[in-house]
Amino acid sequence: MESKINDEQLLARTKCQYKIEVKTANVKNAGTDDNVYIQIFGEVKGKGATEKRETKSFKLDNSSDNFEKNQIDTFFKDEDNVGELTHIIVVADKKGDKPGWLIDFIRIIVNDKVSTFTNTKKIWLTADDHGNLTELLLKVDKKIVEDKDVVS
Ligand SMILES: [Ca+2]
Ligand SMILES: [Ca+2]
Repeated sequence: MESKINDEQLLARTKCQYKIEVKTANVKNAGTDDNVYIQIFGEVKGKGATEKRETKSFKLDNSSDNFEKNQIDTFFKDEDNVGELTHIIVVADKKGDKPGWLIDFIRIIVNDKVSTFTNTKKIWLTADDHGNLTELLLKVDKKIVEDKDVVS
């Protein structure tokens, strides 16, 4: 059988711009000055097969004091296009002041398509009294489905 690369797979081999919005929870001590990294995972669906893809892990940082209580920080990053987003892994390194970080949600926008990753279990990162985790996996909880698969 002839193997064919479809449009989506071609798309997936390109770079795209990710707009990443990180909302820190509005509870006491939720903010942090840790260094924070994110890795974005997705999949490209072809005929009969699904290919999983991921970006490299990259740092989230801009000119503001990021990840403060009840604040939304916005970051832009050009990275490999991983197709439809499935989950993210967020890492905090506990090297900053005020470790102990509670994410409310993270929203990622690619080409006007919004994927939201909510910390529904309210898991703290780098908090002595919450298990001291440095890594958190969040699954997508909302997908905007496109109409582009309609047969032409
Ligand atoms: Ca901060
Ligand atoms: Ca804190």
